Amino acid sequence: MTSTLRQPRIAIVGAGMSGICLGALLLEAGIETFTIFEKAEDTGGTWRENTYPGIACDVPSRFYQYSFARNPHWSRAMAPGAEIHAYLEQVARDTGVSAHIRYAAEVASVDWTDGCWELTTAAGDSARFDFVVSATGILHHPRYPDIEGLDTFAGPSFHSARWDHDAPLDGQRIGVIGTGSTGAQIVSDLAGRASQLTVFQRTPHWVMQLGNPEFSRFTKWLHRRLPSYDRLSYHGWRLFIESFSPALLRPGIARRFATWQIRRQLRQIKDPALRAQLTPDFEPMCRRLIISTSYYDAVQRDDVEVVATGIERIEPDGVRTTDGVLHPCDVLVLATGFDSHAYLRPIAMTGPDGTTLEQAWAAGPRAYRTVTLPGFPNFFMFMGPNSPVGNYSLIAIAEAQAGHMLQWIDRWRRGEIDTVAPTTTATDAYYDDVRAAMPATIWASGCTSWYVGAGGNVEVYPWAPRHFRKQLAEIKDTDFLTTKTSSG
Ligand code: N01
Repeated sequence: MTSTLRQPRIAIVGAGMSGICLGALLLEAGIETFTIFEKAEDTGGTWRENTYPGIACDVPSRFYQYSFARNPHWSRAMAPGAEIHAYLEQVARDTGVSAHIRYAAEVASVDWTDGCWELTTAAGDSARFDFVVSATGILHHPRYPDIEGLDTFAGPSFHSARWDHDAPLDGQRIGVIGTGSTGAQIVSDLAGRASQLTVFQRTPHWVMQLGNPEFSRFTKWLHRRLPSYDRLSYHGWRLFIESFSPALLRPGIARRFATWQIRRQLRQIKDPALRAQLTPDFEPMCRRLIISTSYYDAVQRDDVEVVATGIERIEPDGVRTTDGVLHPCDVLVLATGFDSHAYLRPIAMTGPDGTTLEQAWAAGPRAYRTVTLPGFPNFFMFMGPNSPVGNYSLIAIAEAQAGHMLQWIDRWRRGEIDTVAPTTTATDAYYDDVRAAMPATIWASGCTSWYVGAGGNVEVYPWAPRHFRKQLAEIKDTDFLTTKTSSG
């Protein structure tokens, strides 16, 4: 029987975890008319770009995976980066998504033209699509520190997401600037390998000790042989991580208990002076927690020094701090984080009435329920503004967002709509709710972090993951402006 369903032309920008997720779900729904534009030569997004020593997930792997493509072979509770990258590549291959990826195809602009999106690559190729989906990731624009003399350093110097694998590490004097999740993983790995490791800390972060045991052969066998057990384990981990929501979302006993637990872990630092140096002046969990059992051990080694004095400048031989001391380094690592507020930019985007994305976001990035944007029809975002849900699995977030997109794509296929975008009124009302809920959250308790955007707006999701799934699963028709002009 011939299908009467229309076939949408869909462009997905980015072949990372989110792009692969949507590709796999589109294929499952019988939609093959999509192209994934990937600027690099390989899939995997952040897990392709970040190859620094010690990289591992900070979310348990049993939950940091697609619910529809669970992997029984994870080696550890929190898998190393290379393993996650290989997993994503395998899912892309096994589901058939790989065949839809155009590599080395960086998207430069997306413009609404004649009732559809015209997408143009940096190479100048263009094509038209009914839907455009941004799956560009949230942490992929390296943030380089604005420190005088950075380019005068004589040895290898690189950002953590651009690791120079030719740079020698063993027996070297290594400086690491930045003490977030990335810096902590790098320091934990390099301690003992470097002859001297100097950690330049601008702000101390809270660290939560969560072991990362290897899975035994028996455990892997169990997960392989008993898919229902494997599924149960996925949901068990989901519920465990969701049980932290009350502590994150509102003051009360759960928050007091969680913050007490995290604070007391600092006792592992024996030297009172070092402990004082490592004690943040903000609430635990206000910034994303560092998950590590080895960071506190690393910084207590004799060959590791934490320098909390500010950096004056970088010189050819090392880093000079504001107290005039030169800290000699052979290699300099910039674990200085990412511009998490760029979203799909620098891609230029222009909607039907000539409004650009820059204009639409002049007062700060925003999205209706994290996925859609008023005035930009048939445009969906993964990890859009206010997406991250605490220390939750971004894969689970992507799946909920993909489910929302698929509902609209399905209506389009059935010929019920030609275009859809949220109304400005609904988006304003949504942000009234976001603003009202945010002050009770731990992320608004008084710290700077990559969760906080320009103007001090906290760009995370202020409710529980369960609420997120519900908000995206239900479509409130009155919140959207749809058009239907074609007869198809
Ligand atoms: O980045 P960050 P990250 N001079 O922004 C410092 C995820 N992640 O790459 O705190 C001196 O947290 C900056 O100092 P300050 C995870 O979600 C996931 O570490 O701004 N220092 C800070 O210490 C994480 O939250 C995994 O004062 C400067 C550091 O650099 C997110 O990525 C693994 C400076 C940046 O910390 C980002 O973590 C690793 C300057 N000029 C990371 N500029 C997984 O497991 C910046 N800093 C998935």
